[in-house]
Amino acid sequence: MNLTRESFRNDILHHLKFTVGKDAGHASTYDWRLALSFALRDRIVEPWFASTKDTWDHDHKRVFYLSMEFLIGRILEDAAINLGLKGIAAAALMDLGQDFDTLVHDEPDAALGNGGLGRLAACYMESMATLGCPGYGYGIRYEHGLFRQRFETGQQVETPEDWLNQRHPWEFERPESNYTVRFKGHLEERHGRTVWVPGETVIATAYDTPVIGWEGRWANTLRLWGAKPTTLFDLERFNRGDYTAAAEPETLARTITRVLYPDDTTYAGKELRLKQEYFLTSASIKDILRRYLEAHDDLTELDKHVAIQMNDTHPALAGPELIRLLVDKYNMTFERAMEISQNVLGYTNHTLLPEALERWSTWLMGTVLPRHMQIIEMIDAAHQKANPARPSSVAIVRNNEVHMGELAFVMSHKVNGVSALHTELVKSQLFPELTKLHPDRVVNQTNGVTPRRWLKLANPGLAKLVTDTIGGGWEADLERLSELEPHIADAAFREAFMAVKRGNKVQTSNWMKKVCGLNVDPDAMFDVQVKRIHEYKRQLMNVFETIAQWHEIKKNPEGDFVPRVKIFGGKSAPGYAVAKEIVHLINDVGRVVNTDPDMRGRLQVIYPANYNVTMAEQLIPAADLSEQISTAGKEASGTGNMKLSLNGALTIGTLDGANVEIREHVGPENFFLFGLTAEEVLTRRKNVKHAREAIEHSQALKDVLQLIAEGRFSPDERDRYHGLVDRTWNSDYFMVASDFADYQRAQAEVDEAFLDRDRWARMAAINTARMGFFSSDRSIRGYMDDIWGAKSAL
Ligand code: 26V
Repeated sequence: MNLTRESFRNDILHHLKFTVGKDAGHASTYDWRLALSFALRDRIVEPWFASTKDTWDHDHKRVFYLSMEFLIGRILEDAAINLGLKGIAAAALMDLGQDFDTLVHDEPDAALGNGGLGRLAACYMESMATLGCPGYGYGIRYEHGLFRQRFETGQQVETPEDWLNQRHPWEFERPESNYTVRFKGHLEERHGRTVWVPGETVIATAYDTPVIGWEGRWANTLRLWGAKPTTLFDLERFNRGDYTAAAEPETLARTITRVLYPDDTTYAGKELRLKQEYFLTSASIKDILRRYLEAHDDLTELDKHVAIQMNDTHPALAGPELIRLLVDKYNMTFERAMEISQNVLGYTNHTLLPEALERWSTWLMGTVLPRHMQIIEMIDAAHQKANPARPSSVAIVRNNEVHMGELAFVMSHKVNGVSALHTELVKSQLFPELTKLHPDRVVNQTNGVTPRRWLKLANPGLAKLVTDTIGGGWEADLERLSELEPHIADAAFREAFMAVKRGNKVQTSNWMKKVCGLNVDPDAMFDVQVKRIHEYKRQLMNVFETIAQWHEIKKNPEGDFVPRVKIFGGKSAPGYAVAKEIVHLINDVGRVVNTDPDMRGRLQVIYPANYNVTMAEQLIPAADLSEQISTAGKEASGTGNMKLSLNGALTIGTLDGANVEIREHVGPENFFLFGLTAEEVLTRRKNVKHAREAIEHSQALKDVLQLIAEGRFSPDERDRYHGLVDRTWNSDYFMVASDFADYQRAQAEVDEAFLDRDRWARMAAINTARMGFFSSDRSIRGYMDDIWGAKSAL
């Protein structure tokens, strides 16, 4: 690439002047950040073109990853690192009197996702580029990403996120790549064919962001669809003075891509959400067929050249849409079209929670997408006919609803779960009947995380120690971390490992002082639970344990306690009242704990508002303890658990999701296990008095509930948590009470281990050394081999 500090400095100055339109004397941080981004982007374009050409020249099989969410976070530093230009960029900026880190921190997060599912899509895009898997991500270019969270008197308040109010330097608008997406209207029979006469149309227009892999050897495209009106403006209405009505087409179009739905827990059956899903799916499938037909003419060979992955059921209309185009536009028979579509499609399931499984009323589906409703009925009938033993309880259309899970299952050649345990539950609990009919269809691909962002970028200190110890190259071959193991016996290495952790904790303490105004002791244990707030993730159990600890210290103010900082991060869905109550309780408990002089040097609660990818990069490298405490059987995988362990945090966790595999890899002696198993949960729930009995057995928990009920944490409104306490005694679906005593037992073991600094150092370093398996490169190789039939172009 032949790039020097001097030439890169000139690149930045060039863009500052000609792309940003500023001179160095008057440029703001924002201007410099844009200039730097454009200079880096220039370096991506060549490998990007080369990758496109290579795919074309060799006719590589292409993978299309359809997802309603891509939770990318910041792009600048990730691009600089993968291009190997971080050092040169920092030096060039220094010459210009600018600071690389300051510019990096000026960038807003691309928060086009809710949580795990969206962040996984972002890690997978980066790994596909690193592995040279020819691929495209397809998503929606939301004007407003996930809402911003603030706390007002301890309660969550949402404000709109507006990342696109600034110039977005990483994308290329492609106005020439656009498709008309149709909605509503009616069907007509003409010459024995069904014709869909739409009632509404919008144009999907492409915005491409290059995704550069490690060392810049390959680049793929993330194509996000924006919406434009088909008729720009109704001039006649405008001239009549009806300005609002004149702008109607524009409003309709913009509404579709206006906001990301922030509810990742309950499916709501909203028309706009269905329209978003079809908008993404239709534009993407048309784009895929266009690309294919540029190089081939036989659509019956589609599956040899194309693999389409559906990230959960959100793009599950891909099946009906592909059939519709093959039949209505390319004159294929329905049977042939269905078979080809099945060979091309794959479906990843990310949740078993019944309330999150998508279903659409046949009325809504028939109104918004009349032709698709018809095709779905045909798919259902064809599947029933081919499988006469199929019970009606697993029909795609039943009780006047279209079940998107069954639709995605039937239309895919492979269905995958996201951890070993989850895959077993997909087979046994979610789709038992369909699995009986198609025993080879459900496979496992355990999730992974990209080590470039989650180690190299987020934890430069640890990354340097790893490289100094085992040499470079682990970034693209994470199993090499195992070479650290022999060094763990060396006291000097353990010291260095702990020094990195302490450095990260000091830096994070300073950050906390800035954002929360609290002085945090970097030598206390940083006990971290960061993830969306949900009952099944059991932040409530963590708060109960915090209160129990507070109570212990109050009873024995002279006692010895291992100092802990309880760190929480996460957003509640805006309409999820119970989760919002948990947010409120964490903040209420935090206020009492943090202002109590008896707690000084012993217990603190930190809950910085607006947890996002960037905050994860701040907190994860500083964590000592990783809380992965979901009710067994409920967390499909988790990926934060992997990031934390990779960064040398020890896990306290249940046998849920990928925790099971993490524990197997790091060794049970380096993992604090507690709680009921998935099976035991099911059995225990049959006892209607499970919570009451557990509370009667734990004086600590009884006291905690009593303290909350008395209003000790809500003196301004003493009955604020009566409902919460009542539900814990009487229903407690997520087994907080039943697991509490064992959780406390495990927490005591954590304290004991933490006191022995050297033992802790060994355990933490072993966690890092044994996390190689959890690289998203390994996951993507699994998808390429077992699901996509795709090969690396490198
Ligand atoms: C669900 C729904 C439900 C319908 C309305 C809109 C909507 C939007 C997003 C979601 C996502 C829920 C699924 C999800 O995020 N699952 C998480 O996926 C991670 C990656 O596989 C996994 O690590 C987490 O355990 C799992 O909860």
